Amino acid sequence: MTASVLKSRAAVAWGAGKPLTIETVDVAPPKAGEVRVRIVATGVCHTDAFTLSGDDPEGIFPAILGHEGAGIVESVGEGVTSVQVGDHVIPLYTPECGECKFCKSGKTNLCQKIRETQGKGLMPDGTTRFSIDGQPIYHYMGTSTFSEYTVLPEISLAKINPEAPLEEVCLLGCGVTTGMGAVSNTAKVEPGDTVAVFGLGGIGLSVIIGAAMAGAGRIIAIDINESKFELARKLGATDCINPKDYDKSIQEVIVEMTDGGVEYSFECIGNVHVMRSALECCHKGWGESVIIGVAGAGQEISTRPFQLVTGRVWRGSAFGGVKGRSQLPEYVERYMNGEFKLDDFITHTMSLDDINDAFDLMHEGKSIRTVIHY
Ligand code: NAD
Ligand code: AHE
Ligand code: ZN
Ligand code: ZN
Repeated sequence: MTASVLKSRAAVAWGAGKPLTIETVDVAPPKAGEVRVRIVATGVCHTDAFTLSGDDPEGIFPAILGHEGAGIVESVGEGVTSVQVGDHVIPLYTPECGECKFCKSGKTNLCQKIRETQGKGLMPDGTTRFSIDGQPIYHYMGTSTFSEYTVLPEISLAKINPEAPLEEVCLLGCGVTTGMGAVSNTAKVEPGDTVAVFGLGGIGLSVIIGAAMAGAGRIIAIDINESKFELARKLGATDCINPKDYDKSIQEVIVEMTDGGVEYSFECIGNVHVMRSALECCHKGWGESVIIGVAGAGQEISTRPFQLVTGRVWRGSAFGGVKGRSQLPEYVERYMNGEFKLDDFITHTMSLDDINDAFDLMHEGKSIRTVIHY
C-alpha cells in the first residue's frame, strides 16, 4: 500500500531560546531510500539544549529537535531493503552507508554520505518531510525524534532486537553508547588504568560504566553538582570531587592524587576551560584526553604546546566511535543480557506535552535523562 501524508504531534523549535510548542505537523511519505518511523520514546540530551540555545553554528529554525529515540518502522520508500514495516529501530545521527571513503577507511564511524544535507536540516534530496500548513519545518541531526512520526534515510537506522524495551534502549541512540564507546573504541582503556571523568550527566556516567567494565583501577568523577556523586559511585567511581572545594586548579589536584596524572580523561560537559583541565591532568608521556562535550560557536581550546610535546594526547569522540548499523544492535544485545543497566539514567519520564520541563530539569541539574513517551 502506498503511504500518504500523516498528521503527527511534534515539539517544534521556532527559534533560539524559545520554548518548544506542540504542533500537529504533516509528515510526508518516505521517498526512495527513506523510511518513516513511529517514535515510541526519546531521551532529551544536552545537545538538544545546546542547539536550542542558539550556540550551535548549525542550528536552524523552525526545526524538530531530538536525536536519542527508538521506534517502529511505519512505512518504507522505494528500494528500501534492510528494514521492513514493523521492525524495531534506533535512529542514527551518525549513519553508516558502508560505501563512502569514511565508512571504507576502517578508521572512523563518521560516515559522510549525507552529512552536508543533514547539517542543513534537510533530507538527502535537499527537501524536508515536515511541514505545517505548507511551511517547511527543518529536520535535526537527521533524526528529529521529538515528533511521533519522523522520516530518515535507510542508512540512518539500526535494526534492533524487537524484544528490547524501546522506552529504555532509546538511550543507546546517543548518551549511553557515546560514553561507553568513547572508553572502549576511542580511549581503549585497559585494566588497572586510572581515569578522570569531567561532568556527570548521561554521558559522563556512561563513561564511568565503560571504565568500570574495562577494569579501570581508579575512576575519578568530577562535577560541580554534588547530587551527581551518589549515582557515579554506584556505577563505579572510586573518587568524587568538586573543583569548588579546592583553592588550586583541578588538574593540579588530580595530578597530586594520582602520582603524576591519569592514563585517560574524558570531558563530558562542553566547557573549553574544563577541556584544558582534562588534558593537563593526564600523565606526562602517555596520558590521553578525550573530548566528548560539544562547545558553542566561536569557542576554542587552548593549552601550552609543551603539554603535547611532553606526550599528552588530545582526542575527540563522536557517538563513541560506534558504527551504528553494524555495531549498535550488539549494544542492545549486551543490555538485554544484563551487562549494564539503563533505568539508573532515567530520572524522569513524561509526555511530549511537558517536554519544556525536561529542558528545565536538565538546566537545573535535577535530571540525568528525561525520557518522553509518545
Ligand atoms: P548534562 O547536562 O546532563 O551533564 C553535564 C554535567 O556537567 C552536569 O552534571 C553538570 O553539573 C556538569 N558540569 C557543568 N559545568 C561543569 C564544570 N565547570 N565542572 C564540572 N562539571 C560541570 O549533559 P550530557 O547530556 O551528559 O552531555 C554532556 C556533553 O556531551 C554536552 O556537551 C553534549 O552536547 C555532549 N555530547 C556529545 C556527544 C558526542 O558524540 N560527542 C554525544 C552526546 C552528548
Ligand atoms: N553542530 C555542531 C556539532 C555538534 C556535534 O559535535 N555533534 C556530535 C554529536 S552530539 C550528540 O549529542 C557529533 O556527532 N559530531 C560529529 C558531526 O559530524 O556532527 C557544530 O559545532 O557545528
Ligand atoms: Zn546526544
Ligand atoms: Zn559512509
